[in-house]
Amino acid sequence: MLTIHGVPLSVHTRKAIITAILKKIDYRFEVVIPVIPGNPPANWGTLSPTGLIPVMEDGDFTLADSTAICLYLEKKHPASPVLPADVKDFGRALWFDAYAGGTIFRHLVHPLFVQTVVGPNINNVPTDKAVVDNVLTSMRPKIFGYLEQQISGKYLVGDAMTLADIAVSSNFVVYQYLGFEIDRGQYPKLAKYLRDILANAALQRALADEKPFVDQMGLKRDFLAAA
Ligand SMILES: N[C@@H](CCC(=O)N[C@@H](CS)C(=O)NCC(=O)O)C(=O)O
Repeated sequence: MLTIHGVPLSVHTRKAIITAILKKIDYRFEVVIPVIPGNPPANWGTLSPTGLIPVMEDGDFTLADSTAICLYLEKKHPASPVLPADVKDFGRALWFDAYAGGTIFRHLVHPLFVQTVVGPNINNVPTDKAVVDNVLTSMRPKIFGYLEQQISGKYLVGDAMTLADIAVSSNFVVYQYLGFEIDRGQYPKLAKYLRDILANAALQRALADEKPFVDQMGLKRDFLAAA
């Protein structure tokens, strides 16, 4: 059986999990918290050369990157595709996946997560409000404005859920877990798009599975009631 190592609320772990759920692949989930010394398994350095999550094990084959995992699962289990057949849509889905990891996560969600959870709750370092304010005033409008302009229907690309929606929405789940909001007046298309995507059955199942961990960390889940 496929094993996915990661943390239930991790943006990138969730991408692999939702892809497996959408494709009806049986998987086992192993919680590994890389930032807590002593938690990773003894062979963690081999499983994850970067030390990051997620990692997938399929028999003796391993991969340590969420996009690589999703593309591997797509090739191995072509039913319920997460990438479109049309060549331009295919390119656009990969673009949004890259934008989700390289921009939304790296410059918005990751700094907010570090400042509001990892610092104060794990490393005993208080939140630097100036960093949070700077991210919210400089990065957030660029990202939200870009997505607002890109959204024209239920999905980011084509007429079915793709890796683009999985990767982008996964970031917004964590953004909202942290208690940050999407201004519906300013970004109506983005707010509606995310509400609709969060109602997807595969996302609902992934989010239900991570609920105990999210509750334990005292994160917010009330935004899910609207989905
Ligand atoms: N490009 C990698 C990024 C993975 C990544 O940044 N994972 C984060 C969690 S979402 C992580 O492992 N953070 C723990 C750490 O920085 O120690 C992927 O897509 O899998």
